[in-house]
Amino acid sequence: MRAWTPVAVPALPPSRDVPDQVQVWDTKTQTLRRVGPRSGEATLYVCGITPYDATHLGHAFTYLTFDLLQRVWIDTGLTVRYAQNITDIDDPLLERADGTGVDWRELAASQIDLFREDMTALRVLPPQHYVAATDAMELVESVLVRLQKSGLLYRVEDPGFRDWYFRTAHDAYFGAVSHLDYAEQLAQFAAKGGDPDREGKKERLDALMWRLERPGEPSWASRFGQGRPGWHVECTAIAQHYLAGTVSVQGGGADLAFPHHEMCASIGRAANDGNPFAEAYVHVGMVGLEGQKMSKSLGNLELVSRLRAKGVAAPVIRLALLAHHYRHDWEWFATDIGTAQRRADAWEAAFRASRGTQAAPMIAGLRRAMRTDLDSPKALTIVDEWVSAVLAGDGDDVSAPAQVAAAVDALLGISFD
Ligand code: 5CA
Ligand code: ZN
Repeated sequence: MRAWTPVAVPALPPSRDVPDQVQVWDTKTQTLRRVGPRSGEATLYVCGITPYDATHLGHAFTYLTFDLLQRVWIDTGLTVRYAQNITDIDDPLLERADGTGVDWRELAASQIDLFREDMTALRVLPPQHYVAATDAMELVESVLVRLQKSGLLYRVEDPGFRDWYFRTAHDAYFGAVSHLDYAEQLAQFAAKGGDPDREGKKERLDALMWRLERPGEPSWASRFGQGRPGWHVECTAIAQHYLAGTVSVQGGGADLAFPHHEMCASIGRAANDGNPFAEAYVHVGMVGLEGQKMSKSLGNLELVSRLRAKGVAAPVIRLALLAHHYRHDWEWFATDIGTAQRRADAWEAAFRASRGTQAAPMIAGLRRAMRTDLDSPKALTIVDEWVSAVLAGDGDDVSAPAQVAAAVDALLGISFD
């Protein structure tokens, strides 16, 4: 699938006394740790949208976070190979299509278009591999074949549909990503599309891998029967095919730690000779709206496209998101736009100023903030202080605007051009 238009990331002059690696919080080890190799290529897999209600600010915050990770990786000299999926066949999408009387393919296509436009406007770096589940059936099948050979795939003994399941009980590492006790695992599994009470399963947490065709449902041919994939195997198969081997980071919103990323870890290890699926798991805090969880059922979503249609400039939306650290849950308030607009106006004015002589300390400060757990709020404060000094006319001993603008573009993805 075509992704969206990339933007250039300016190369910056070297800094002294900054960490030469990127550290982020890894859910699996519960530590702040280096992610990516010391040199060469980092690989990133980020869980993509189920194409409806795109692009709400929660989606945007998640993809912006991994845009920042790429930018800091690139700034440390790494190259990045990035894959993202589109869950364009799954129960929630079919339910939404049915509920609104739209063909599921049309719903997906229009929402993917909208998502691409929003990502382009926000200057989010695109994946090299943007892969729809409906284009990954062979990849899924090949993972299923490998699992079957290891005895980890079974059919439920259900008189109705004998769907295929993955045996979680055989994985001694199961639970190592999300650190939940069994009762909490069951609760989250049930709440997020799982079927703990299905008859015929060997273990309540076992994951649906291939669902046989029901009347009226879309389906694909496979040696496991005419059907469609379960959610978790879709991401595992796409990541392992396009990124080969253990990925440096699997990312997504914090809602995905369990069961989705736990299942990807378990299925991925089983399908890859016992090697870990990902070195680190990075999770983004949940964005709510004015005191409530942003949820499709409550209908309280704020969309990037709606803000843009109201005339809010994309860098302003980006700045409003950057004001929050990725690890925290936060609430969106309509007033956030005013705050971000004032910041954008001040920054733009400072970038146009013809003063300032040097940039080294400023760039080093931004690098330090971003390489230490992607601390975008701190980076904004550093720029704000420089902006205040420039606009107050505190002498010429401030960083040169052109150099600061380049650093802000490279590391924060903000450009007013
Ligand atoms: N298709 C699956 C992932 S394979 C999915 O979760 N789709 S989604 O459309 O529901 O979400 C897309 C991405 O945005 C996921 O990474 C998800 O974790 C993240 N996300 C969804 N809602 C929020 C929110 N309110 N705040 C932050 N991130 C969110
Ligand atoms: Zn996923």
